[in-house]
Amino acid sequence: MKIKNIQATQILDSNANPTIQITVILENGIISIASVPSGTSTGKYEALELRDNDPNNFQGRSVLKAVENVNTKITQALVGQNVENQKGIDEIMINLDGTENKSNLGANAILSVSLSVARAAAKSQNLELFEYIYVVANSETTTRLPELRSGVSGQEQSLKDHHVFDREAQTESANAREAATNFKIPNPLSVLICGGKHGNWVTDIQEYSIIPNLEKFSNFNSKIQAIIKIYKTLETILEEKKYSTGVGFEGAFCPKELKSNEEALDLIMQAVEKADYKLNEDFTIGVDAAASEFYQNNNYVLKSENNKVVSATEWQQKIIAWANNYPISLLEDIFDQDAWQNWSDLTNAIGNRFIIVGDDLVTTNLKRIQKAIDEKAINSVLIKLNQIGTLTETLEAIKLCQNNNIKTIISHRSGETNDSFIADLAVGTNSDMVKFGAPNRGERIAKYNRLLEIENLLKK
Ligand code: 2PG
Ligand code: MG
Repeated sequence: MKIKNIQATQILDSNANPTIQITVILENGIISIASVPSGTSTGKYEALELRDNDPNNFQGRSVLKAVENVNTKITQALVGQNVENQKGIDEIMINLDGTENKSNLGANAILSVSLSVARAAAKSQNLELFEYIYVVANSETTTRLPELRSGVSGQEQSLKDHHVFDREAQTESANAREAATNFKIPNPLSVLICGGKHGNWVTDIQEYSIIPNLEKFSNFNSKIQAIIKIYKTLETILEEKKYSTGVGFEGAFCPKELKSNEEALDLIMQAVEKADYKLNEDFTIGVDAAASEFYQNNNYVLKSENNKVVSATEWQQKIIAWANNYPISLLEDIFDQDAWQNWSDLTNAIGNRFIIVGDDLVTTNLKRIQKAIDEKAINSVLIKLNQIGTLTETLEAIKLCQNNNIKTIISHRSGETNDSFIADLAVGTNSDMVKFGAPNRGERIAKYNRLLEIENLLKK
């Protein structure tokens, strides 16, 4: 089905910063809408988010140039294109931009169109978005799913028939279904306490999360229930201690009364146990240091310890001590985004026992992920669509990880909209985990709700 028109408008994200919303209109009248998020602790190798930098317009944060780029150049290039040709459409935009980091048109402009095109194509084929993403991810050239739906109408019937793709199905999209899969809901890693740029620097560590043990929970619904119980128990503990219960950018608590990075770990452990769950057995803890944010001149400067300067070696020792003394299973962005040797050393030392996640280190960028694989720097990658700027490149990044035994964790950004595209991305790519924030704030809940919805759809 051909694209008839594309319209961009400026809307606001959850931090009240402008972002882009795109409406794609197809010749058959189908309309789809998508919007893009924005990071706060952004990596320096991310694709460029185009902002106007006009101090009189949203303190420089308006995105009217990016909106204009969509409404003129991108629309001109894409009207009349087959919406199901996701790869071709993304390629047209990449070429039109012509830069390595999408600084010409803006990654926000390009990605918003890329996502809205995918959603329109899914609708046009009467597929759920996660099903369509699966097809795109597994097809070489075409993103059509020809015979799969013929004679069938209605979401229910289609899901009955197609949520498990048949290994033997013969269609011209044979490649698309070569890796037949049972869709599953990835394991949610949910942040409970935040610091760093997301939480007034109450800790140096940006995020403290809990991770359900896969063997202990039979489905996503029971996991999210348990997470919410622990979250609310933590709130009660904070109230009892007369700590503040305000939340940061991603809905996690950021009590200014916290005395150290370690106290956050202690509080989470208390909350898990008080909620009647067992540490290690039912839940483990994940830590995202977002360390590039406090890295200076080869050292890490800890605000929570009166700006104490620690060397990379000391910092690594501290982290390994935490990992050994607390029920931690996951460590993200422990080192600076250029400190490759430290990453390799850490993974070499404890990568067999811990999930070592690269976020700012690799920025969903194929070249950087390949380097991380070559240098054995990580065993997991945080995947963020807007770090790279198109759906196609994101799917390639995920595939590169999966082909090399690297776990993929689909992640939100600190500035989100209510768009739940990433929930479908996580299911459609069979990713290992999702990171969607605390079970609080509408823009985070939108993603959890979509996972609940998908879980229900898959039961039918
Ligand atoms: C991160 C992300 C999401 P931001 O560091 O993992 O939590 O933060 O969107 O601010 O880059
Ligand atoms: Mg991170």
